[in-house]
Amino acid sequence: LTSRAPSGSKSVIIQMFEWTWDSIASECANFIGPAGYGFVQVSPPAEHIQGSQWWTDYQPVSYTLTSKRGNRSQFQNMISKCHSAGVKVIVDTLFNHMAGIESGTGVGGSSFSHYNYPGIYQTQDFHHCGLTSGDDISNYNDRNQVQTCELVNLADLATNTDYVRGRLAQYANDLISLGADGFRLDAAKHIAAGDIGNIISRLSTRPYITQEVIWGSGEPVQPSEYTGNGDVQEFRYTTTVRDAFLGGGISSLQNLDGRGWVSGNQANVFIANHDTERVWTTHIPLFVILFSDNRGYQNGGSLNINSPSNTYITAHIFSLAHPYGTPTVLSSFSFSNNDAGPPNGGSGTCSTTGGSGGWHCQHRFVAISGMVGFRNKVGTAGITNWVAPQSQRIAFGRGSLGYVAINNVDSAWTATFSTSLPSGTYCDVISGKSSSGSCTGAAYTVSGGSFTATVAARSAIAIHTGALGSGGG
Ligand code: LM2
Ligand code: CA
Repeated sequence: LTSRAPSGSKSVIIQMFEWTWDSIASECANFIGPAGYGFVQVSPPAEHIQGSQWWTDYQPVSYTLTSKRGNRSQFQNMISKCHSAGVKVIVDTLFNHMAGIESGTGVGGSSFSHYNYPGIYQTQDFHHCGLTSGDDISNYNDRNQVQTCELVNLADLATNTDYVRGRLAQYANDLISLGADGFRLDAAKHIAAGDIGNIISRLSTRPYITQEVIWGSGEPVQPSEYTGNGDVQEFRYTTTVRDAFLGGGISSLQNLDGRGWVSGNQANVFIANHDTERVWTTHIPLFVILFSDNRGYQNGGSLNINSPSNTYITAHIFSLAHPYGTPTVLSSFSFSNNDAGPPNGGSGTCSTTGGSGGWHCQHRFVAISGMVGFRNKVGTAGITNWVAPQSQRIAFGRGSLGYVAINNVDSAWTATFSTSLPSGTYCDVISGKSSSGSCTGAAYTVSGGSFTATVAARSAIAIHTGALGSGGG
C-alpha cells in the first residue's frame, strides 16, 4: 500500500516556499514545465492565523482554502495550470496540529481558540499529554512526549481517534478532488506512523507522500518507521552533504545507501528547506557541528544561499547528479530576520536565470535547471567511472548518459576524464545549454570515451546525451 514515489523521467520537486497560487500558476507555464521539473510543493493552503510572519501558515484554524496565498478558486486554477504544463502539485499538509496561539480570527474570518475550532474540533479531539509543564514536548528521547505532547504549544490533534483521522482524510480528499497529486506531511515525526497509515488508507487516490521525520541521534522515533506510508525526508543527507562541502570532503559521498539511512528509493532529499536555511547563517568553524535550535523543534541546519565558496550551488549540482533519493530544490526569498514573510505579498517574481524583487528563484539558476535536464536524461542509471583524485574533487558518470565533475577547491582542476559516453560534442549544462544544436556555454568533445576539461575553482561541469552541441548528432 506504499504511496507512489515520483518515477519516470521527471522526478525533481521545487518547494515554492510562500509563493501565491497565481504566481505559481504563471511560473509553471512560463518556466517550470518547460524546464522539465516534475513537481511543485506548495505552502499550506488551509486557513491559518493572521500575521506578517511566514510561519503563520503552520497554525491552521480551519480547512477553508483561504490563506495568504489565495482562495479556493485560485488554488484550483494553480493546479490546473501546473497540470497543463506537465507539472504535478504536492501540498504541504498539517496533520499534527492546529494553532498555538490562545485565540483569534483566521485570515478567512473563522474564530477559534486553543482546543476549540467551531464545527471542526473541540477539546476532546486533542491530545493533552499530561506529561510535561504546559503539555509541551521537552524530551525528544521520550516517544510519548514527541508524539502526544505539543510542538511549540501547537494544539496536538488526537490522531489516534477515528473522528480526527476521518476529518483529516476529509481535508486531504478535498485537496485531491481539486487535483492535488501529493502531500508533504509536516511534523510527521510527531504523529505515530500508524496514525498516518490509517489516515492515508482513507484517501480516494494513492497520492505521493513525503514525510518530515527529522532524524535525531539516539531518538526513539526513527525515519525507518514511516517508510510503509511513503517517502521520508532524510535530514542526515542534508547535514552530511553540508559537512562534506564545508570541509569534510565530497569524496565521501559516493555511496549514500547502506549507511542506515532510508533507502534511496524512499528518501526525499534536499540541500536546504525553509527551516534549515534559517538556522545556518554564518561561516562554520571546521568540525563544529553543534546547533542551537531556538525554534523549539529540531532541524539541524544546512547550507544556504550565503554559504561560502559557491558550495550552495555545487552541492545542488551534486544532489541532482547523484542517484540517491528524490531531490527537492527550495525556491525562496531573501530575509533580514528569520520571521519575515515574503516580498511582494507572496507574488513570486523571477528574472530569466534567477530572482528579482527579493525572490531568489533558485529553480531558474542555469546550473540547477541544467541539472534537472541531466537528471531527467540519466534516469535510474547507476554511478559509473567514479574518480576522486582529492577529497574535494569528484567526477562520475551515470551509465552511458551523463558525466559530472565537481571541483570544491580554490584552484582550477584540469584533467582527462574517462566516461562511458558515446563520442560526440556535448554542451556543459552548468555554464549554458544546447540551443538549436549548439552550446550557449562551454562545449566538450568526447572521443573514445574520454574528454579533457578544466573545471574552474569551486565550480563544476556536467554533460549528458540530452544536450548535444554541433557534431553531436
Ligand atoms: C514544521 N515541521 O515539523 C515546519 O517545517 C516548521 O516550519 C514549523 O515551525 C513547525 N513544524 C510547526 O508546523 C514554524 C516556525 C515556528 C512557529 C511554527 C508555528 O519555525 O517558529 O512557531 O511554525 O507557526 C511560532 C513561534 C513559537 C510559538 C508558536 C505557537 O515561533 O514561538 O510557540 O508559533 O504560537 C509558543
Ligand atoms: Ca502529535
